[in-house]
Amino acid sequence: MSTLFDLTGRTALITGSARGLGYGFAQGLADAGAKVIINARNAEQVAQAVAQLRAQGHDAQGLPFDVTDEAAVGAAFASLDQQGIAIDILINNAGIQHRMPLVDLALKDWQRVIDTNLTSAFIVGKQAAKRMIARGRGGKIINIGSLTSEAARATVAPYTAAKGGIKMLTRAMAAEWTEHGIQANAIGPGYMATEMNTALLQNPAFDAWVKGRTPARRWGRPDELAGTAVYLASAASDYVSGQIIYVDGGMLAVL
Ligand code: GCO
Repeated sequence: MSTLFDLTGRTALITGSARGLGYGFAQGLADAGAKVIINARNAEQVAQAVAQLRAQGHDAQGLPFDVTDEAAVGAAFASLDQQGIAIDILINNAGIQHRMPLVDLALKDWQRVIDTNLTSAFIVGKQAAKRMIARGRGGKIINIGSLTSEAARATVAPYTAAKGGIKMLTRAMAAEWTEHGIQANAIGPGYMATEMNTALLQNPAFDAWVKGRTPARRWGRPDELAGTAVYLASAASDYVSGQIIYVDGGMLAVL
């Protein structure tokens, strides 16, 4: 069998991976052979996700920290250093949503969404890449974009600004880090059935809009992003950098 997509011997840190898309990424990379490091703010939820993965025989470990807190991120990476754990693959997945018309949006909510969805990728990416460069064995950075990296939707302006930023931050990372053997790419998921989208899933008009607007005629499942994540985390993508791959059931391709 080809080893192109094999992640055996690689260690992956996935932010925001106690549930939702992040957990799906952790599951997918672990299934491909990687050791996975689970992160979220809530230590109990992290421990639960780690236990679920270990119960399947996977090598998983928890690392709770707040991705928006530079000191906490620094301390988390220092603890990995102390344990002799080097990150080969980073998925900057942590994200939140806050739906509000722009004219009613409070600055603190704008800031919180930008910090969690965009600035976090800089903070965590910087720590990971510094170490990858020093180690000299390359690495893989995968940022999580969105359909809103390309197109806007009313009521989600800060998310849209952040995800547009993720697309360009990915290119900025590629510009500086590809010469060190680090490929930086992004995945842009379509409308996925996750907890973050509960309000949308439960709204019959929105549900009908998603199904009508998506050529696949359905919402995506978190496990349907795993193949793209494994590809971008593996040797199969060693000459691919600065790209954003949409996994959206065809939505962006059509009017
Ligand atoms: C929204 C959703 C978004 C979408 C995403 C699709 O409110 O529009 O919460 O997160 O799921 O933009 O890529």
